[in-house]
Amino acid sequence: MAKTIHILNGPNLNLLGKRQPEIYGADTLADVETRCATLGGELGLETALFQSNHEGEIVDQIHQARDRAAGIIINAGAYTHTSVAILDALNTFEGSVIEVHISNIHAREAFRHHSYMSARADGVIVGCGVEGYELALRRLATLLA
Ligand code: CA2
Repeated sequence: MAKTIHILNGPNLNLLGKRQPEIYGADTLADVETRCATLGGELGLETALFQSNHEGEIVDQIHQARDRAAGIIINAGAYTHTSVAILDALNTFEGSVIEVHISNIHAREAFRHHSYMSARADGVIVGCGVEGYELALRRLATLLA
């Protein structure tokens, strides 16, 4: 049976492709979902993409991943820089975790330079646009092989 990867997205990422294309590009979250599903098929991985603007819902989705997923790709949006709750939830997940940021958070404002997620992540991909999600999927395929 194919291993499942949960792709978790935080606040405002529902607006991907609809605002600020100079920072986040022209692809929508639905495009990301399609691209990951296609690549996942090639890699023998099933993908399920979620997005929420609410911190507790992201925590709930990580708890669900504990039973259902072999790996997590997480772009927690602005919660990346603030959320001990999401870090604590990730620390309860026993599979592999890759953190993704579409923009290069290190080339932006100082408050974006620190990530609570990185303390748990097995890998971090930043500044590669939405292609970062596909790079993360490839890395998970390697880690889970
Ligand atoms: O670069 C990333 O992927 C971020 O996680 C995106 C977050 C930001 O707070 C992080 O510092 C870096 C913001 C997501 C907002 O997404 C939008 C997408 C399109 C239009 C408006 C917002």
